[in-house]
Amino acid sequence: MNKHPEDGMAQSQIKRDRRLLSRIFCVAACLLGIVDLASAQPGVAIGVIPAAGPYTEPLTVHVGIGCYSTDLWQGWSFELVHDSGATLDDVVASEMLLATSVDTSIIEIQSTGFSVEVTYTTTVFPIFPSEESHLYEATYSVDEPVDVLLQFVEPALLWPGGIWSPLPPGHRVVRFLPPFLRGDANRDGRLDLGDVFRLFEVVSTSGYPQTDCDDAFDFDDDGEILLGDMWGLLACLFTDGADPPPPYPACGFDTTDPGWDCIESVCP
Ligand SMILES: [Ca+2]
Ligand SMILES: [Ca+2]
Ligand SMILES: [Ca+2]
Repeated sequence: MNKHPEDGMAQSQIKRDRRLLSRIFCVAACLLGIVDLASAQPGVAIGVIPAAGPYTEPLTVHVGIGCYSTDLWQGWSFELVHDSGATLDDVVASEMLLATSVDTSIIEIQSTGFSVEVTYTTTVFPIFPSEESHLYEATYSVDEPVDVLLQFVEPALLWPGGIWSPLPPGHRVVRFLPPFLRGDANRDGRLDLGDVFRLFEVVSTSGYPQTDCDDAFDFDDDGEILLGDMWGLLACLFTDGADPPPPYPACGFDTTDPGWDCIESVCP
């Protein structure tokens, strides 16, 4: 029996709407830097939202799919492996994934990572990696401050009709940060005039430190590195100016947002 013309028009409109939504989501994800466009051929990429945190605590990363394709898909598979310096503590499928019509969901946890294969009974929209929207939460821990490389091995996408096609491999670095001392701009383990000079040098030239421990420069912990940080340090050292927020006077971690990365530190 032939379909009613209006049914066809309605379905076409739904398809157009879904493709428009997909395109909007894709552009938003790209703008947010979730998807690396240069490596995202043929238009879809599996990704991890970049993460950083104190090395003394487990760190959870969000795994999802990003795209700038107008097509939709019906499943995916990949293996996410990590450096030997890290331990994979746990992998949890998101409620968003569990709430949909999943045919197969295999999570095999190995010493080097985990692998999944998922197919849907119905076509689904992209699920971008973010704190609110993702497929899996993977939690890692380490014994020392290191960068951990996460790599997607043989990622593939299942298209309508049962056709699997390979995706770009992709990788992300998860950064486990060392403790630092706020205000110790020259990284010698104490606050003195040398830090004032170092702060002035950085603020008066580039205005952005780009050092191995940018967080130490943000004396007032306001998320910016400006002359005010230098004046604050001067006042703290030589007048009755206020001490900086933690971590001070002992080494520790930044507990407030926004924060800068501290990659290298003299703190134990
Ligand atoms: Ca110092
Ligand atoms: Ca500041
Ligand atoms: Ca901060």
